[in-house]
Amino acid sequence: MKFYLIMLTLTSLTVGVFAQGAAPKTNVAAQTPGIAAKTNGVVARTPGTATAAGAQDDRLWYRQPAAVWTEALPIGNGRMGGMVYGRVADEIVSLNEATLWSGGPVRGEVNPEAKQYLDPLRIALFTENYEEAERLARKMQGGWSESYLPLGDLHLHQDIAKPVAYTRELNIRDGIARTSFTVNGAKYVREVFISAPDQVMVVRWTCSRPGSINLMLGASSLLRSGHGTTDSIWTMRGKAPAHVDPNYVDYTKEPVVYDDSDSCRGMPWMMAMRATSRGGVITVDTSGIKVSKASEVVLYVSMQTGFRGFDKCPDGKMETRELEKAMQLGYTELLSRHLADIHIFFDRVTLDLGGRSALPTDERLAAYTKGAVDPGLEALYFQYGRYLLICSSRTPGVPANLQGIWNAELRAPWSSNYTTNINVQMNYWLAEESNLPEMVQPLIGFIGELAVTGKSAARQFYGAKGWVVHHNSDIWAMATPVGDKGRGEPKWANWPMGGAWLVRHLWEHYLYTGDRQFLKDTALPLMKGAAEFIEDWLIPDAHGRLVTAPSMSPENEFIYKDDKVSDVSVATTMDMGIIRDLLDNLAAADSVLGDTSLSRLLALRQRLMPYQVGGQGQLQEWYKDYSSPDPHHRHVSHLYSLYPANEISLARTSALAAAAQQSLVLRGDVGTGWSMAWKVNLWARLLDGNHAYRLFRHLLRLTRENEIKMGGGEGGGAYPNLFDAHPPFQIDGNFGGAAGMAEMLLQSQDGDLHLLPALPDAWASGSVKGLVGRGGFVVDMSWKGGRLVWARVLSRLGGKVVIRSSTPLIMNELRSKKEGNGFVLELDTKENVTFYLSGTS
Ligand code: FUC
Repeated sequence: MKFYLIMLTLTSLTVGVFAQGAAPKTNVAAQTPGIAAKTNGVVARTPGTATAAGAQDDRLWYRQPAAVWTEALPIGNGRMGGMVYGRVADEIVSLNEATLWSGGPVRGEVNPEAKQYLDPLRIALFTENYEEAERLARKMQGGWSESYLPLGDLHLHQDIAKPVAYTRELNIRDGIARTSFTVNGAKYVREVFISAPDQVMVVRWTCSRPGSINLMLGASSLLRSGHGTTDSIWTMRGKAPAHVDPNYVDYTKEPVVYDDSDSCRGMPWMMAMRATSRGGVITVDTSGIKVSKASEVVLYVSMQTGFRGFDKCPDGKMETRELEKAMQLGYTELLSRHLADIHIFFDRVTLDLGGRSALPTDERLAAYTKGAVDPGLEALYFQYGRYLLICSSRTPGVPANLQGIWNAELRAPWSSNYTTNINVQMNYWLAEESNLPEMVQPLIGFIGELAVTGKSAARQFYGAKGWVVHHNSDIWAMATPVGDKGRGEPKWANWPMGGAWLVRHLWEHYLYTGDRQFLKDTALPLMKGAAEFIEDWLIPDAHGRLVTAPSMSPENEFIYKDDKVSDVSVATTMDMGIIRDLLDNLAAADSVLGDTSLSRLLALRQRLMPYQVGGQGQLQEWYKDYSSPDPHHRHVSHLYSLYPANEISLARTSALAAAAQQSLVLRGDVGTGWSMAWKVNLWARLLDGNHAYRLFRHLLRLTRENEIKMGGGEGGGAYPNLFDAHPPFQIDGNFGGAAGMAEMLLQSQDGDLHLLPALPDAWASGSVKGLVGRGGFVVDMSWKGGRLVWARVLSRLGGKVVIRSSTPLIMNELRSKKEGNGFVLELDTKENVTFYLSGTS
């Protein structure tokens, strides 16, 4: 039930593309959108390709090895991940496996007393006794989530002297990390990739001088583990902790617990490797694999865990079959299968903003931080976002976590778990519009799991129907509030809107793919369940308007009488925005499917408390016009309805859009990585490309490992490996920043296809191929001097479309009409047919 074949009528290559770990194996059709399967009379003429071959820069490269993890280069196949340091004599590849988490399936009864506090809490809130409300909210908390764990480090020792001509690189189109150097005239090359079709990591050493490769290969782990050998295969096996506390919990004696009291917590895991060589001798014992005097060496590495699904005891069997199968294929075959697989996804989109650079990536980033113009680096950042999603989101039911799949710490920042008050959603903002719908499938599966655990959480904590998700979750689909019964701050721990927000991704998936079966069988039941919780959660205020209570504006606080500060109140703007969006999407789903059972839920819509504009002209964040002790707070939760939702729009609700803009101005630009990425998208929605771009440049400020390990407010940027710096590393900023770039080039949330809606002056000329708009329109276009030159649009699903542009358009004899500040052209498109438009003067 987790995966659905997306039925598009494009010419399609059908391959098995998903990671096949312990979870069920499923094949998903991979399409090649962007390539028109056929054309008809609608096509006026065929332009050249959007980008000249080679115009795009697909390489991160460096003149020195990584000194720290945030300089190492990420590779992955959605399930297995590696961080390649590119060292010469003592190479390290940090290893990850997406399903390696602490703990086991969620426990039924977390806090049976919780719901008795709901009524007193509401009384306290409506009488504005916020101190009492805060005290009671803490009584409604549960335990901490589990943690995403590092598997270990691969140690690849090579007997070698000081090198010259050193470089290392990551080719993001090919998904290959390559290190090369010369020693005494012999050229050594080491390549690493992780194959999705064959589920294996491959490391290959070559040398221009025969018999010159001498290696000692082993691995270590921060987790308890042991080493062994069978038939030339070297293994490292362990059992994950039964529980790991978040890194911000500092009051427990034993934050990492191995004791497995109910025998279902703490999964087994294994890493296995075997080497082959051309020439030379290979010996294997428990200390590792030794290779002497070889001319070429290939190391095959597999990783597995006992994870069998969110609700099952993680005691799956682990075997070396996949490793052996991969070895039979051999290096050349594995490489070509790997390349064919990653190219299907990566090549759907190209972006050329001009500008090449001869500098290595870290020096380029440093120059950019000082103000250099480098649109090539910006385009690379965009494609890197897509690359990271391809590498980290292909495991059924296991979406990209706070660090994607890359984590080297036993107690990673925020447990490297799922935070649902912005972070995990931001991970997927890029997916549909950058032509990677398959990568949304793990999130869709996960939402289905949350609906199961969230149903018992709703019943247990609130006596409510439907399903609820609070601000943290994990691989076990935990849905209850965190906080260890009183130690969490309600502004994050008690927030119950995660489910209602997450289901908008299901609706969006339908909008992009037009998959009615998916809408009927998967999206609608989950959206309905989320709305049923909301129906029980809403209560009337003194004016008879439906509101939420308790209600938080993640993770902000407000000042009320006598300069007191609180975080729990009534009907925050974000709550009301999420609910309105959910009901609007349900209504739209209803109009597609005609589901009469929705009428009661849909009727809630007109009784909801409306938005309010505050004293400074801003979109008010709270029920009353309170101010915040932190006016530049990183969360811009009250702007949810401008982005990611679209109830507030310049075109349809201009007064609210103006208020939202004022809120954004008052919040300021600076923030954490993801905060700035969100603001890029918000400014793009306000059609202010230059402001969006200013924020985007902040996202690419060079940040070093030791700059603020864990912070609240400021200082976001990018590490030398282009990982987003919150700081510390969080992958959401990479995905959100890349999504913001797409949002500057194409928007479709208002029912039309807006070409170059927020093009910044800095990107005056360029071209893009393969961006997707809602309704299934695949857009290639080219522009010059800020004006559209041509656009080629493939309609995957057919139907009417209004093309909007600031440049007048012409298609055959049809000319666009002036409307507002731009021009529109209405077309009736046919399924799977491409049409071509020219910009005119
Ligand atoms: C939310 C944010 C923090 C951080 C964490 C993972 O709690 O407020 O800044 O991103 O998630």
